[in-house]
This record gives sequence, structure tokens and C-alpha cells, in this order.
Amino acid sequence: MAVDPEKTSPRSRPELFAFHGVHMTHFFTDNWEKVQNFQARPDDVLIATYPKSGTTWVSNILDLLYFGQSERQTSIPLYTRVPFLEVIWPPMIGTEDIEQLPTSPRLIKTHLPIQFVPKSFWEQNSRIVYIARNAKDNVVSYFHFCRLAKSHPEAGDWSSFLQRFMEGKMVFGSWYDHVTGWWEKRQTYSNLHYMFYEDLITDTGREIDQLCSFLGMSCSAEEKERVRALTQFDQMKNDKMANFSTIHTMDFTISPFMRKGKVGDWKNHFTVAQNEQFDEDYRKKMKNPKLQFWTEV
Ligand code: PPS
Repeated sequence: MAVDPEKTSPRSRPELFAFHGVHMTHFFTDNWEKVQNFQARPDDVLIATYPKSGTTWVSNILDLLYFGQSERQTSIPLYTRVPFLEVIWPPMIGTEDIEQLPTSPRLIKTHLPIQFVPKSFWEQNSRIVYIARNAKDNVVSYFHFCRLAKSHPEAGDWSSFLQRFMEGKMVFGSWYDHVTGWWEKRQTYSNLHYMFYEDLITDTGREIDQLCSFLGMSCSAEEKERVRALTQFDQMKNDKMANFSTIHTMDFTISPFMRKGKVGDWKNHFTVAQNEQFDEDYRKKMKNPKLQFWTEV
């Protein structure tokens, strides 16, 4: 497997730039032609999210559901078991890492907004699991991640970060467009399972059940319970193969990747004024009454 993030070390933070109308950094656009021409397979499972919405959690759940608890889980980092399609950070090159996967089905991670997804996924009718998280917790999680991850532009201070989030000036663009674009696709593409981080928190077992039926898997109750227990926050936080601690470009002295894993932490960050401004702006942007999020559980 080509992935060896131990050797990756960006000297400076990358710049954010507008790319086909979406803010990105070169780590996710330098391999664009290969990403767009990527050949999906009918049995591929794409795990799609706006960053910080529960990608790692669901990747671990699916990996365990498909491949069980084996040496893979204890010896191969999750980011290698579930490669990141659009990333190019040599020697980590998503398209190549996917080609080298020995497993079937292939589990693939992406943060691409709907319009950037390689067309072969639609042509092959591959299964897609999309996880959305409420905007307030999402922006808080993204803020802390940008502080710790040198692969992203500097976070700056909290209030300017929040402002940029509302303007869509984040890597992978606007949260509002991302969750809405994928939601609308779900109306016409039946192999898309749209789920919410908040539901996973409130009833992980029920969400695993729904994932199994969507994926056409017949897992026993014991198996599902084992997967639920193995993917609990504290379990994953202490799992070196799942908590990104093997990637030294993330500075865990600033914040851990597995930070809090809760719904409602935004209340510890938003001031009353910021919350009012955010809500007002949110109402203008989120017009679809069917797409609703819980900001507390
Ligand atoms: S990334 O970098 O976009 O792939 O990040 P992603 O995995 O999507 O999101 C990271 C946030 O998910 C939380 N997380 C979990 N919460 C509950 N249970 C489990 N098992 C779990 N695993 C990851 C993680 O802590 C990040 O959220 P915050 O709010 O920052 O804690």
C-alpha cells in the first residue's frame, strides 16, 4: 500500500482558492483529472460527507460490518482501509490507494460536493452513504480541526472562522450547499442513504440496522452489537488505528482528532450575538423545510 503519511510534511499551510465555484486547496485538486476519470465499481461503497460530520465513525462501522474484527483493524490505519478519493499528498494519492485495495467491496471516503463526484459512481449505480451534521457543531469541529491539521489553512480566531464558514470560504466550500446538494440528489438516486450524525449519537444501534438493510447485509444482532460497542467514541479515541495519531502533521497538543464527539458543543463556542446572526443567516440559506437538523439531543 502506497500510503505512508509518516513521510508527509507540508512546510507551510496551503492557500484556499475558488475552484469551479467551490473553495479548495491544492491537496484536493492537484489530481483532478484522475479523480474525475476514476472508475467506480458497482459494489463500491462511497462514504460522503462535508468535513467533520462523522466520516471516520461511519468508515469504522462499515469496515467492521464488512470485514469483521481482524488483524486488519489492529495493524492497518483506517485511512488506509478506507482511502480518501480526492486527496493528493504524496505518497498519499487517493485514486492510487483505492486501486491497490485488496478488499471487496472497496470502501471509499470523499468530501466532494455533489457536482464534483466522478460520474462513474452514478453510471455504476454504486451505493453511497452520506452523513450530515448540524451546522453549529460542524463549524466548531472544523475550527478545531483546522487548528490541529497543517494540511488546512490556518483557522485564525473563532469569530473570523465562523464568518468564513457562513460565507462558504472553507475547504470543500459551503456547508449549506453541500448538505442541500446531496439531499436533493437523494430524491432521484435511490442508492444514496442520507443519515445524520445526531441520529448516530442518539441511537447508534438503530442507525447500524438501517445501514445493514441499505447495504443488503444480513448481520446478526450479536455482530451489530459488537460493531456498536467497538465504534463508541471512547473506544475509537484510544484506537491508534482509528484516531489519526499516526499522522504527524496533525498536532494533537493543540486538539485531538477525536475531540468531544457530542451534539451541542457549539453552546460552548457561540456567543449570544453570534448565535442570533448565525440563525438569521441560516434561515435565508436553508429553504428546504424537509431538511432539518437537531442542534441538541
Ligand atoms: S474528517 O476529518 O472530516 O474525516 O472528520 P470526521 O470523521 O468527519 O468528523 C470528526 C468528528 O466526528 C467525531 N467522531 C465521533 N463522534 C462520536 N462517536 C464516534 N465514534 C466518533 N468518531 C469521530 C470526532 O470527535 C469529531 O467531532 P468533534 O465534535 O470535533 O469531537
